[in-house]
Amino acid sequence: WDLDHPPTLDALDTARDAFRQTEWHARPSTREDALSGEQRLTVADPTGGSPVGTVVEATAADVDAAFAAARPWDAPDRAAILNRAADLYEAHHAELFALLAREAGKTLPDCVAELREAVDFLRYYAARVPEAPPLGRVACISPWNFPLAIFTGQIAAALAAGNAVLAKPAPQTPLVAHRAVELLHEAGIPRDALHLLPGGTDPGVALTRDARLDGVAFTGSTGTAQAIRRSLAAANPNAMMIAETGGLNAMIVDSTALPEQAVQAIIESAFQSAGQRCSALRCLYVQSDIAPDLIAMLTGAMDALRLGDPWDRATDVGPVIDPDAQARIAAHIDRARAEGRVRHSVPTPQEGTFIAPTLIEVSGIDALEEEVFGPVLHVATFEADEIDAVIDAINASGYGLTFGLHTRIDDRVQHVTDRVAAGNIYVNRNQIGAIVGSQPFGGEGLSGTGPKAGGPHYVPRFTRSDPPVPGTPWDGRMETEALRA
Ligand code: UN1
Repeated sequence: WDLDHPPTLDALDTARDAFRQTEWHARPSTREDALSGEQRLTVADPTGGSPVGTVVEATAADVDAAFAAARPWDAPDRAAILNRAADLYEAHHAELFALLAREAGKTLPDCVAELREAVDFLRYYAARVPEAPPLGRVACISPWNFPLAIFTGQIAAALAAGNAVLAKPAPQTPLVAHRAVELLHEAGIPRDALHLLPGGTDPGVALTRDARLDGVAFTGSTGTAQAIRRSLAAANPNAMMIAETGGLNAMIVDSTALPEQAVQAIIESAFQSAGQRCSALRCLYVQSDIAPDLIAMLTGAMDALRLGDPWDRATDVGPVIDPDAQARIAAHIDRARAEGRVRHSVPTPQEGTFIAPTLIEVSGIDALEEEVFGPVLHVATFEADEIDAVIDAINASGYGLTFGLHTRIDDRVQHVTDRVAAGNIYVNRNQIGAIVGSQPFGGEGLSGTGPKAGGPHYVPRFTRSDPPVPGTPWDGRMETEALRA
């Protein structure tokens, strides 16, 4: 894209529309003929539309064959190849947007942001191709909520360092991953340096049990990260592991905050992408003297949110990923409703896996047992003299991904941000949408191991000359008690 003359959203909308009826029937593009799987996975459209397409699932035998064929690559023009892949992603934006909308239910602004992030990862890591030798064979296990950006970011970093990559996309979103891998190969990444292994738990388990594995980059739930850690400990205890996991992300709004700014930040942080971001706001703390007014503004803004078809430009909030997710989130809301704690909710389409943006009252973050990965916001109030107790409660959750603060007291900014343990802290703005390069993204404690994605320490971890340095903030986190469980 010519950034001096960026395409309008209307032009992008029209371009995306051309692929609306496309069905994708992919065979994994790497070692196509070697893939033995007979099992075809049908990819559902979360809005309830016709299936998006099908993909062959990789078996444990396919994982074994991919390990045998995997070859690290030391091409001197790795940076040029990754930059060429970025160009190809841009050139094929309309098809990638359509895949993101169909497989993941993403609205157009979310599609645009996601493609930009994927391209940014490719270019950022291309600019950091290291001298040091690669680890060898690296598994990249990625989530459905950023099926292009996170998928590409993990792979691009591992490839920039010269590793052979075995990539397993989430079972809900294999087709956008498949298209991305085709483009990466077209850009010049050798077939044996990048293998796509679509499927669910089976190929994932086969990957992390294999002693030939030298490293894993994983983004997903804390529980799965713990399972991978155990599996690696048995297979190859020296394997490198990066995990980016969940969060119970909080925001504090005190009585000096600008209400319009705070409400807009809350709406975006809690409900954009239907709340399906690990960075999303889960627990809002509002100072009690402004709570009635602020919550009235917030529920008004929730009523203005348009829920529905991600292909409709007026839509703000699309579906959640699948019926299982919908049932889990709905059960959480139902429990809160039975206890009389649902403060607000908005109308929902009947078809498709929609969840209405919902506000639930809680006493504090300690009332949340686990991350609810959807458009559900919990709200608590605090008194002026309780701010340190709120910080202690947030830190006691054990997670530490994003945190937001809205205040106009300078000393308070310093006081609070010095004390809250979170990887990404945002003041007087929303707390989602970290930008590659300028806002490296990653958490602490139960939220991940570091190093942060899109930051300078990420690619070096995929090389042999970057042993964890004791005492530095982003090293050896996987060895902490939190993720050892
Ligand atoms: C995730 O949701 O798994 O800052 C991580 C953000 C995104 C979050 C991605 N980079 O909102």
